[in-house]
Amino acid sequence: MACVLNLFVLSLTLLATLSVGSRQFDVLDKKINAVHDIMEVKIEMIKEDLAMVVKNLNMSAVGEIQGTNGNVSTIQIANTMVENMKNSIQAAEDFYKVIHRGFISEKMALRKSISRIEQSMTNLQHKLENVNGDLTSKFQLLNAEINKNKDDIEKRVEKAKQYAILKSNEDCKISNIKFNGELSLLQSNFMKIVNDVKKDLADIRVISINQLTFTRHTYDNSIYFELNSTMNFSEGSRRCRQYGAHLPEVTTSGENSFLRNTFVGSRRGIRIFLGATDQLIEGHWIWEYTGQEVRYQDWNTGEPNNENGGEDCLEISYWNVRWNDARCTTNMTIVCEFNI
Ligand SMILES: [Ca+2]
Ligand SMILES: [Ca+2]
Repeated sequence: MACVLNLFVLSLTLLATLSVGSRQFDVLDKKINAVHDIMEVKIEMIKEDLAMVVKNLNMSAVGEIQGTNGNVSTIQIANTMVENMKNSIQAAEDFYKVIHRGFISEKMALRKSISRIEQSMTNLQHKLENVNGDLTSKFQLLNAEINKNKDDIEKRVEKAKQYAILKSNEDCKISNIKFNGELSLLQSNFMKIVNDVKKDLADIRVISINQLTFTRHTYDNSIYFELNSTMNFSEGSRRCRQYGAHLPEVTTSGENSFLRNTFVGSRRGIRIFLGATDQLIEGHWIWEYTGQEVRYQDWNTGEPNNENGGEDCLEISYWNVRWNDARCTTNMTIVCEFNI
């Protein structure tokens, strides 16, 4: 009986500690069946022991009855023992039935729990599937929305870029036009100022020249005047520049005739410098003030002859009133030309 009770307590402990789940339920079921089998074996063994005891007692009683000194009390004792044994067996069987019912009840309760849990799990699974489905569709929607926004944003960025480039180009064009306009205006204003200054300067120069005591002669757009002392070429050139003038530069026969008639004529011994030299390249005559090549020419016969290799300055001399190359160091009358 102690063995049976221990198994029962063990099983209850297992029941108490059993977690939910069909696998653990199967383990419990097997243990219950094992307890059932053990109980049946034990009861059967007790029954066999009892049968043996009853048989022995009967044999002993029969022997004593058949003997001369038969004893009725011994038989009664034996019958009482048998009865007690039967009662014990009945009690064990009843106890076993109680245990068995307890196990069955626990099994049923467990089955119900497991069933509820399985139902809950199924419901949960469905909910999870629903949630999963919802999440999937929401994710797809979100993804579609993102892609749509992405395309939209990319288009907007591209549009903004194009606009910026276009705007920049337009701004550049406008700025360029504006700049060119302002530049033209500035140039125009500047040239006007320059011309005004030039005009003022020319006026001042003319006023200055008119204040000189020298006799002034006008031809074309120039005023010519003769200094009152003789000088060599470079001194004469420098002095003319001090008056804002230069040695005469003859570009036409009319001008040449004017100079001959006005400053040389019949004046004996007069020699005047014109403003040309071939000092840089022998034979290549250049007007000093303008830097122009001498085109109009009125050389005397046999001139320029660069006599003795030293004649680099141009003169008109009294003896034939035509051009001659002469030494630059010779002192001559200085005539200055002033451009009006
Ligand atoms: Ca020469
Ligand atoms: Ca000469």
